Amino acid sequence: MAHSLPNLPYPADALEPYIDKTTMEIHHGRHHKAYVDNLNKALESQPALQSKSIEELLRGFKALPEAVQTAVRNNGGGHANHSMFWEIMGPKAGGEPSGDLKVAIDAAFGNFAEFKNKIKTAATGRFGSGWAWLVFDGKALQIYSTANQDSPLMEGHAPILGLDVWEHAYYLKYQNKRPDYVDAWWNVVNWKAVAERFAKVKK
Ligand code: MN3
Repeated sequence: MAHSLPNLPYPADALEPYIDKTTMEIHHGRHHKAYVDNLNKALESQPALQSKSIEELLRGFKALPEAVQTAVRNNGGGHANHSMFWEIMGPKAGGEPSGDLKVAIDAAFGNFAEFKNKIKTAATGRFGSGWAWLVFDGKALQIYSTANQDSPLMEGHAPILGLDVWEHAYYLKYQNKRPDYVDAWWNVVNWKAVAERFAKVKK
């Protein structure tokens, strides 16, 4: 079964003024769509891989035929990363995590302010294109960044929250001011969705 572009869970202008409508339309309708289309194209010659979910493909990345590794890493990673990204944002969002997720964040990073600082350091310290992540590694929460569309799933980690720091994610509104985009982004984080992701994987 071919991979497909998920619908945005809200209108493209729903994250205004923090993320502008045009950025969302291009980001979802062109960038994410291209990752899906290119992934499907790369898998055309690989019938054995066509029934695997995107998560399965990325978790099993190291065992994939060499011919498709780059396409799965870049386009499959792009598909998985963006599918998560739309889900963990929303209108009338922001604020702070609660419940088990709050407890785990405080335990791992001290407090919410420190957590946000560490994400910001990962996001602004990533040279060029990539992502800043909160992941669950099977034992604990970790924050790090990856280059390009590399997914934490490739390392066996579960992505809980990810921030896209490719210029296509922010350049129209924020130009070269990536730190301003990171600060604004907290206003659209859907903590309920993030907590649900954590609840699914925590031990
Ligand atoms: Mn992107």
